[in-house]
Amino acid sequence: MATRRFMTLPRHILEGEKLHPEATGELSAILLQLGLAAKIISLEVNKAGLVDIIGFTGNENVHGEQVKKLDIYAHEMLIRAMDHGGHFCVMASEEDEDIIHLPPHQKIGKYVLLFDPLDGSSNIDANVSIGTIFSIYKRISEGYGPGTLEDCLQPGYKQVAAGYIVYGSSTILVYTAGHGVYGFTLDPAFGEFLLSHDDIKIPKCGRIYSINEGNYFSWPKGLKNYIKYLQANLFEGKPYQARYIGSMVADVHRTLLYGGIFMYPGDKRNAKGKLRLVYECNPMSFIIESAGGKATDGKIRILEKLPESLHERTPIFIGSEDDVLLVEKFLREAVG
Ligand code: AHM
Ligand code: MG
Repeated sequence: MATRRFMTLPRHILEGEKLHPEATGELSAILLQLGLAAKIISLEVNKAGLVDIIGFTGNENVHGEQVKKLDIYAHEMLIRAMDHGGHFCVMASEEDEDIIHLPPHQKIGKYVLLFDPLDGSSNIDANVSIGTIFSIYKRISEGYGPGTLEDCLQPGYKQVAAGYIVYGSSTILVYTAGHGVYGFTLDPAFGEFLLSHDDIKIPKCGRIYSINEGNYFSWPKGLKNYIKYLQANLFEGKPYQARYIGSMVADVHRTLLYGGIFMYPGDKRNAKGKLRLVYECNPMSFIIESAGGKATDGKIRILEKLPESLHERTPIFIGSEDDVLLVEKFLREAVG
């Protein structure tokens, strides 16, 4: 007889709410709704490989409906799932240049939702893991009207909750509301997320480093030195391991579970790297820090950076505390 707790995502969220008597239940409602959106997107992602087989070719499917690119589908699905609960004053998505306002006549709430609907989408055709990332803040603009850009450009430490869904060999949803990080695996048979990773803590150091080494010749000297150091040294008697999926959600998820470091640095071509502060780096950093890890741009803690624009990029070094401290040291010494 199994002795593990049988805990669904809704039950976990509601039990978490009971620990906070001051809670209004709004955040719980948001997280539950995000869980539902995740299931719908997961279904669509799992069908991706069938597109050419069962007749979904061109822009129309067999029912004569428009077939959308998956990242656009995920973007629209999240908006549809989240825009009518009355919880948000504004939203923003990596797929949209500007902030997204709530539909007219919709009740305006006190929260802000930021998301990357389908990160790593260039991996879809090769059946490689991709993910959705979300981040929730409280509004800072005055009044009860529609939210503003200012609400979306808050430093990451102000997040109320953040999470991601990785669509891999299973679909896993990981979230934190600042106290503990929890992972839930989707049971496809009855369509519910079940607690599979309770109170996740990232190891203090790890054996795996993760970076696109194809950019080596554009890297700063300190980073080259760091990678050479790892390659020439052992971790607990064994060589370090390089792993790079090319989907941030999947690479950071592995880092959260196994420890080590994921890096997307700035380089000679792109001083700020590739990944977005608001949609990708802040939520992932909030999760990793809540699990006991660290995230920095090489000098500054990611969560303390004040975003200046919605789509701004930042270098990122994220993962186990000791590994992030070590790369920072290499970067500092090569500059100084
Ligand atoms: P996307 O938002 O266009 O999907 O790009 C973000 C993705 C990340 O998931 C991943 O870490 C990175 O791009 C990989 O970039 P590269 O191919 O330069 O290594
Ligand atoms: Mg992305």
